[in-house]
Amino acid sequence: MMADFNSYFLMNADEVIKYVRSKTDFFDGSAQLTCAEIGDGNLNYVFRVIDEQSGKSLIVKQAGDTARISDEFKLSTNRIRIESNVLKLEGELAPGLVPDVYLYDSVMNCCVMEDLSDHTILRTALMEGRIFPKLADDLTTFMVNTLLLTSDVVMEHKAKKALVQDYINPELCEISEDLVYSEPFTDHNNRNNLFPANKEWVEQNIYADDALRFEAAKLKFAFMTNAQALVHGDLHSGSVFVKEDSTKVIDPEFAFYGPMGYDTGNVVANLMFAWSRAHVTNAEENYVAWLEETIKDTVDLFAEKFLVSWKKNVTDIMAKEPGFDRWYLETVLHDTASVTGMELIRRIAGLAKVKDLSTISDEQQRVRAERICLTAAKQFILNPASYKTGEQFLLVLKDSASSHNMQ
Ligand code: SR1
Ligand code: MG
Repeated sequence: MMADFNSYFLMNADEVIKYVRSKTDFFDGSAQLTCAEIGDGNLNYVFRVIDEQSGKSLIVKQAGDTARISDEFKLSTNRIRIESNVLKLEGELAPGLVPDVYLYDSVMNCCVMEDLSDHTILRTALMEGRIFPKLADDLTTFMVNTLLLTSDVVMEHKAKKALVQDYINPELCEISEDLVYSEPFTDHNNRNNLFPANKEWVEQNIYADDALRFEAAKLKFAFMTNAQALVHGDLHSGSVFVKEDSTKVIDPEFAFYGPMGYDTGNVVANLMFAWSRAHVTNAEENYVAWLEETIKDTVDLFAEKFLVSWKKNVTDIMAKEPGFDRWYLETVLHDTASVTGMELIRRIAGLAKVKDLSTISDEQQRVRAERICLTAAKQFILNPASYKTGEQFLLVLKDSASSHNMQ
């Protein structure tokens, strides 16, 4: 009965092979298939099915009703519908920058998609000091296209509201409301698990900073109420696959209508984690120089492409008022700075850490890397209006590094 896949259960590798044979004609009937679970994310199960003889392969991603990282998170399997549909939409808006989706199955709560095993997860590649010349260009194209083109300035307003409705994502938004916007500032759920050598520093400089917590409170409600664009919602360097000449954004299960700056800020912050690791571990100069250019380009190319796309695509009559494009962009850059700060803090002082920092084996180096990010984060959150160019964003990080080098 199970083999009919008419009612939901969590599949094992053998069942995934049967599933793929029964639901797709991707492989020849006679192909010898092997399958392994390869997921290392926090939420879902990811299987790679391969026909060794032809080299053909695909991915089956299945959602369980709790998060993989912890049973504490009870999650609707609806997130895989959101992921499949958003990937399709993003594929139309930003062709070539997301994997192809072959099938979405609302019974088994899974999605069958293109295998990107010839790519590497960006975070892993950055930790190896690898350079990807097209990264900033591709990520800014992805963000401008998916954000601006799903917003009210471009879309017919009723169609946009229908998308808002389609992508209501309460449980995954709640994860971000808790993990990004609440717990790193108070640890009320007692699960922040701070790096012991920085625990006191975080308590004094984050938990006890009233002005910072006040700004965080404002940002939390902006995240919850500003239905500006269909954001990816989790655009960290674990959600990007790269190879020399290709960038693919994956995992939009946190997608919802939220502030554009939530995506841009996540990208900038995660590049900054890579920079901090590189800085404290004395990585290759070439690599650090490329990373710095990439941080600057992410902000500057985003701004440049945003204005070009605005001119070409804006439809709302009032949005065409002279100067409104630049005013609107400034609000997005303002949010970018704030979210950069929030992401920098939550990945150090919250539950979900980043390997860039958590795998630094030398205690003093990790202490410095974390403090560099946290000090920069505070600047971004407390003075978000001050950062409008890539150079200004990068300077905050470098100033923070200088201040911690001197200690
Ligand atoms: C319970 S999920 C923890 C984190 O993993 C996801 O990728 C999101 O970033 C979330 O905050
Ligand atoms: Mg993910």
